[in-house]
Amino acid sequence: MSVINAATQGISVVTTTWNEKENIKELIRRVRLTLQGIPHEIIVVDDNSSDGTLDVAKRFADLAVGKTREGQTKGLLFGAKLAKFPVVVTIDSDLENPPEYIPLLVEKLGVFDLVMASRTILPRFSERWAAKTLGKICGVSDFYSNFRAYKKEAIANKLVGGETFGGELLVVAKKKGFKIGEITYEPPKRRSKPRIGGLIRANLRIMVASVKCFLLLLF
Ligand SMILES: Nc1nc2c(ncn2[C@@H]2O[C@H](COP(=O)(O)OP(=O)(O)OP(=O)(O)O)[C@@H](O)[C@H]2O)c(=O)[nH]1
Ligand SMILES: [Mg+2]
Repeated sequence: MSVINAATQGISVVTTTWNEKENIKELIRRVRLTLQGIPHEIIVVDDNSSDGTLDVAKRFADLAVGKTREGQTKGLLFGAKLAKFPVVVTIDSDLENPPEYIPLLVEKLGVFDLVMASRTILPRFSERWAAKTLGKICGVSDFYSNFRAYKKEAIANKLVGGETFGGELLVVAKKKGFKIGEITYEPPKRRSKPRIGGLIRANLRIMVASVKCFLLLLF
């Protein structure tokens, strides 16, 4: 595995959006402030938002691409494939992943191939269950955090599981033998209307994604 110095070689920050007009400009501002002096680019993959997110992203990001709605995981891979730097940081656009942790996250790529920024509090039952099972297998305490730093080689080439909320990207790295590490952070207050759905729907969708991830780990 390659030796990486993100501070000199550069960081591609990839975020996916679905109706994030209220947040995308502020996210980009905070990423740029955090990474000033470090070569970086910000890539936004928007799944046909109806609120004009793409127009805002086009004004402030280095690259903003609109496409049909295929979900967060495919969006992350789509964006990662456009990355020009050897380090890819993925981050949610709803300001629940503080970009100020990016330097710490990428620093750990000196030792690991993929570093997760794991939340110290997991809001949903299904996420806590996934952390105790899938997370344990992968060596992380928050299986579904998509606030991550990857060496580019550690990113999957293709996805077969449909929407797994980023789970498949972690499973593929684990199966390929990449070294996975983590940092932890206390998450800020969550918004009231997550894109993933309300409590029951979100838990069900995450459980389905977890079953898929188990199968992907096994076969
Ligand atoms: N491109 C794309 N992005 C999506 C889609 N669904 C969600 N996202 C983005 O993925 C990120 C995570 O979605 P959230 O709704 O915050 O899901 P979550 O973080 O599990 O839920 P909360 O913890 O309640 O915020 C956000 O940046 C969303 O805008 C989608 O279908 N396509
Ligand atoms: Mg969120």
